[in-house]
Parts: sequence; C-alpha cells; structure tokens
Amino acid sequence: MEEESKTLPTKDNFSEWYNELLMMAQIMDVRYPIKGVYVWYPFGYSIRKKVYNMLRALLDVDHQECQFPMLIPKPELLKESEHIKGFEDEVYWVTHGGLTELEVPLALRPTSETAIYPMYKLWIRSHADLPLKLYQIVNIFRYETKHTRPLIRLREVTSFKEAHTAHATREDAVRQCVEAMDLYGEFFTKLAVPYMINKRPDWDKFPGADYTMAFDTMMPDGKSLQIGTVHMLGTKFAKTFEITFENDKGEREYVNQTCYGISERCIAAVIGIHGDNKGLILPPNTSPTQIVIIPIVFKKEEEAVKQACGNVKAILDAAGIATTIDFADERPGAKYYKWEMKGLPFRIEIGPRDIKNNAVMLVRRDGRKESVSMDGLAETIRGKLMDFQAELLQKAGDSMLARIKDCATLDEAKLQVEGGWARMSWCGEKACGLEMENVVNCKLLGEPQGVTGAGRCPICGKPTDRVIMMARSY
Ligand code: A5A
Ligand code: ZN
Repeated sequence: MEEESKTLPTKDNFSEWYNELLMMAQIMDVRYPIKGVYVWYPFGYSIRKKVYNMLRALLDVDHQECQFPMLIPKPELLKESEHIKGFEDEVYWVTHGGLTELEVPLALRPTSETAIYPMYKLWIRSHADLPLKLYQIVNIFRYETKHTRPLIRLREVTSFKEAHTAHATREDAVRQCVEAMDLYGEFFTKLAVPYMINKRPDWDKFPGADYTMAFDTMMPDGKSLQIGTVHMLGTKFAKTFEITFENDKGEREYVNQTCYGISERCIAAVIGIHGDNKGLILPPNTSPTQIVIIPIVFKKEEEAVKQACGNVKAILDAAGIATTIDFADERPGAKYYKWEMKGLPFRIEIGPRDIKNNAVMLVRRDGRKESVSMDGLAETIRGKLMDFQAELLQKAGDSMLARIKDCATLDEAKLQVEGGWARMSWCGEKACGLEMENVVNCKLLGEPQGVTGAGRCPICGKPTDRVIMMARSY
C-alpha cells in the first residue's frame, strides 16, 4: 500500500490534522467518490475490530446479537409519525429493481426501529418472552446535510451498533436505560475516552423517544461530539407496531421499549482526543498491536540482535501482549516515525548494548524512555501498559473538566464556547433554550445527569435549580 510523503499538520489545526492523519496512519481513505462515504484501510479496520470486540463482549453478557434486513418497506418506515418526521429528510430510497419501478419503494435503513419492531410483534407473545434484548452491528444510511467528516458524520455509517429491548413494565425499561448507560460508561472508559451524560432537550431527542440520554465528549478544539445515545421509547412504538404480551392475568399489554446506539464516532473520539503532532496515540486496549520491536543492528552483531528480538517477541506474545518486529531494511529513525504515526503504545529497541545489560529499551508513545530488565519482562510491560492506559484517560478527563465552566451571563458563555463548554442555569422553557442557543451560537447539550444548582434563567430571569450544558458541536 502506497505511503504518503506529506507531513502532518500540527494538532492545533485540528480539522486539517484529523483529515491528514486518517490518510497518513491509514485509518480511512477519504478519496472514495461519494460524499460522506469512506473506505476502511486494513490498519483502521484492525482498530475497529479491536474496539468492537470489546463492545460485543460487554453486550454479550445479557444481550443477543442478531441481524435484520437493510431494506425497509415504505409503509413500515412511515408508520410512526414522529419517527418519520425526524428522518424523512435523511432517507435514501430504492425505487427500482433493474428497469422496473418497485410497487413498494424500499428505504435503506437510517436506523432499524421500523425493520425490527414488526418482527417483535410476531416474536413477543407472553411475559415469558420478556425482557427481550437484541443488538446488531450493521451499516446504516443517512443523507446528512451538515458537513460530513470521516468517522464523525457519515452518510454510510458502517459500524452502527444498535440495541433494542422490550420489557413488561415502564420501570423495567427505565432500569434498562440505566444499565445501558453503565455499559456505555464502561466501554468508553476502556477506550480512555472521558464523557458526560446529558439529557437532551425535548426538541433534540431521538424522533419517537420519550427522552434521550446522550454521551458527549470534548474534542481538542472544545467542540462536543455525541458518541452514544440511550433512548427511552416507552410504549409509543409498541402502540404503532402493536407489540403486546399477555401478562400473568391473561390480559394483553403493550411492551415498554428502549434502544441505544454507538457508531465509529467512538473511534474518532479516541483518535481526536489522544493523538499528537506525531500522529495517532492508541490506548493499549484499542491498539491491534501493543508493541513494536525495533532491532538496532550493527553488521557484526546482526544475528545476536535478531535472535534477542525474536526471543522478546515470544515472551510477550506468550503473555498475551500483541507484539511485532520491524525487520524492514530502513533506518531506525524511519521506523520510529512510521510506528509513532500509527500510534502503537510502546516500542522496544534492542541493540548489542541492551543484550549485554540483559535489558531492553522501552519507549512509550508519549516519549518517556527507560531501560527495562529482561527479568520478569512480560509482567513489567503489562503493568506499564496498564499505567499508560490509565494515564491517558486521566489526562484527557482532566483536560475536559478544565474546559467546562459555570457561566453567569450569556456574554461569558459566548466566550467560553470558543474553546470549551459552558454550564448555565435554565428555566426549562423551550423558548428560553432556543434563545440561548441563538445568542451564544451553540447547542444546548442538555441537562447534565445529576447536576443542579440554584440560579436564574439568563433569558426570562426566573429562579431555577436546573442547569444546562452548552457547546459548539460536531
Ligand atoms: N436507534 C437509535 C439507537 C439511534 O439511531 N440513535 S442515534 O440516532 O442517536 O444514533 C446513535 C449514535 O450513532 C449517535 O449517538 C451517534 O454517536 C452515532 N451517529 C448517528 N448518526 C451518525 C452519522 N451520520 N455518522 C456517524 N455516527 C453517527
Ligand atoms: Zn427562562
């Protein structure tokens, strides 16, 4: 695969840095000739595999994976009025089979409620069938009109994980939302991505939901990125699609439902938050390979160095630490550059002097360098990988918190959203909320979970204890 010979723009130029990095580190090729549609390179896809295996493992504890069709008949998609109102501008339509116009146009799923729930109607009969917790990882299509960006805002989302659950009672469904939030919290922690959970304002919730809880993270430019959402659906879809169960008194009742989703945006967050001017920095959990060994070879000791490298790889691989050796015929400096760009957490340099010292030279991706003894090597490295992972999360979390500020006036908020998020009082009225968005030129992310504070609405002046998070957003 051809290498780009460009240099990476500095990260303070975030948009350019991001786009260039995706190509240079071979994550996504952005040259596919459809707007908003991109191609995974094998290296990018290996990160995707690693990340989604973690997500699968978390879900598989008490969900079942399945797969529904990508095509949705038009009448099904139109059934739930709020849902279709939210998505009608974004749907791609299949209207022909060959030259024949289809009698029933088919939508490419923009999300799968209307593909899945007609089947739930058939599958759910009695309370013994509940709760039902299914998920699928599929591609979806949305004709996005906002600025498209690889991994962030796609017209073909390739890695859409959507879970759909059905429950006997509203309480059970509410509890499921909490469990889903816990699960997502655990997932993002594994990715070393800090987040806040915000309850979206009513006018910005998922079309057809009772309410939406969103996971938001902060990108380096201070803008917010919605990296996951949990929706309480209540009985709205159940009523539309007639999904009922027989309760233990023999009566038919509507199920209560939830759904929650994550896309490859979570990988954009990892890349954006942790990378630096040299390229990607992958938290060890997300990296397909944790360690690259670089032989520091001088002609007469070549064999000994090669052997030592193989020996170290064997030790680390046996301990479950994925390791590769770069034997390419290049100068060590060129190899450092290449693997730093790809964000491997650690590199190990082995030369004749290290062999003599019964040690290896360990260099963390953030530049920290130390000699590590061959005695207990795998254990030492394992510990250091865990430290590195924890430090990345800590640093990112600190940096995000430091850029969230309580603001008393709209002027103050306006300044604050230039490079971070503003927290303000809000009376809860839509008119006031929209006016705040207008004046500050930002988005109301919503009410941060569990946070209140006495104050006054900056628009109407009413005393309130509700607070709202405000940000520019992707
Ligand atoms: N059925 C529910 C789960 C649903 O569709 N929810 S959602 O619309 O909020 O999408 C779930 C998550 O997918 C979002 O939180 C966002 O992180 C991601 N997402 C949505 N549209 C996207 C797009 N065009 N490109 C990339 N990611 C997207
Ligand atoms: Zn108000």
